[in-house]
Amino acid sequence: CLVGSEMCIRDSTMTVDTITSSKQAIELEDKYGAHNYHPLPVVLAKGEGVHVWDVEGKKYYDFLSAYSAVNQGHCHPKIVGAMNSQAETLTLTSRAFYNDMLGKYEKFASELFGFDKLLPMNTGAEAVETALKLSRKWAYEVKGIAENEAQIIVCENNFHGRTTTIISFSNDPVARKNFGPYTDGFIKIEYDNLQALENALNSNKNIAAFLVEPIQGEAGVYVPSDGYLKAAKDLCVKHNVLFIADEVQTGIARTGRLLATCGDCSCVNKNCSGEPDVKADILILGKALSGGAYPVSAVLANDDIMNVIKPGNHGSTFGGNPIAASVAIAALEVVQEENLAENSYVLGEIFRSELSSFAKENDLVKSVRGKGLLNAILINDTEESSTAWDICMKLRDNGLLAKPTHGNIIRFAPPLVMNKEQLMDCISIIKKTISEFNN
Ligand code: IF1
Repeated sequence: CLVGSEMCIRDSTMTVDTITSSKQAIELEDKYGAHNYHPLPVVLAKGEGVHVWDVEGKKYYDFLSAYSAVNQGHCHPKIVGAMNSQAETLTLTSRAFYNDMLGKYEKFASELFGFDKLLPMNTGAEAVETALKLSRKWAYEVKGIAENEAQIIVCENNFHGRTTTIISFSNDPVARKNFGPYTDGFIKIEYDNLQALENALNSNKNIAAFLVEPIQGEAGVYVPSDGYLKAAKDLCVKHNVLFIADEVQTGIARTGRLLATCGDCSCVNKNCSGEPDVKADILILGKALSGGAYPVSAVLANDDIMNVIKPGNHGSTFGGNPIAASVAIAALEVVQEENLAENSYVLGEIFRSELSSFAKENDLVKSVRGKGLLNAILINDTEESSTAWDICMKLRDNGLLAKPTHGNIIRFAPPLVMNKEQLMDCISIIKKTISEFNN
């Protein structure tokens, strides 16, 4: 070796640390990782079903599910099995060639969700970008909007991901500030406000699409008024504007139905029928599409829309790879086989009813809201207060992991494979922890 001797020694002895404590793992992330997160101080080393374990072996209920990605539970054997066997067979071909997994996945998922076609991507943000590009191209080539004039309506307090275009229409200063210049072509209106949507549609002829989350997750699990989505969709139809549903977080049985905008999807939850049906023109899925095992996202649409995309217009090295296809098929089969939509519906009703009555007798809990197993409690304190964070720390100590959003809201989103007994156990941990807090 001709480089300085010190360098040579370092090169030849470079090893990976062995993690022996949570403290050590946190110190490593703090020193060597970018500080783009502020995690709850718990270091997880293992997961199974509704549980996770830390480095020291302490067991917890997971009430975040990796932001609703692990709906099917941690390390689901069917999903892990599909991933392992595909990983041993063929991992990646790129889309320069066909692979024998993609087509059967596309057929299965398209039929399940009730669309003609699927475009595979990896992360939620990429799928949102795909939907935006698709709707713009449709607007120019089918609707006939003049080039570069298309506008997309979005909602205030949205969360759709982290790309430069997506943060261009965010109104969260933390996500947005000093990342400009921003992408043009977005009109922001108030969420859950039909009049605002109608005004925006009436005042501009160049609207390509309306992009909406069926429940605003990051905003604090904000459930819109009954009938809002259906009426919004009807307004879109009237104005020949595409209704884009971002179901990255609400999809895959999280809200007690296969999709929050069910349309003609093949949902097996018998509780589904009474709720208003909304069919998106463009459906965006991610997170639990893979059960959290692998980054898999997708955009679904019918031929009249999807066919505007031609070879070379869009793509991704990893999108639609054989592992992703195989994992997604298994993850969706688990949702069906284990009736996760129905379980999410039933357990969600219990969770909200138990915590609503608790809120009546406890001053710290202002209200409870959500659908299925996507829920949040509002803590009776200011957004700047540390109360919700402190409660989450105590919940951690008591064996349950949840994370505050917006300072005074705690999101509760366990894996959908939870059973009633486990849920009751969790409800008692939550009640006990918050009660201790009052004193
Ligand atoms: C993070 C929130 C949840 C999403 C919707 C697209 C994406 C997301 C509706 C992008 C992602 C995330 C990302 C995660 C935190 C998480 C989140 F708090 F920020 F809002 F789930 F509630 N559309 N949501 O919720 O998907 O590119 O991340 O795969 O750390 O940023 P992605």
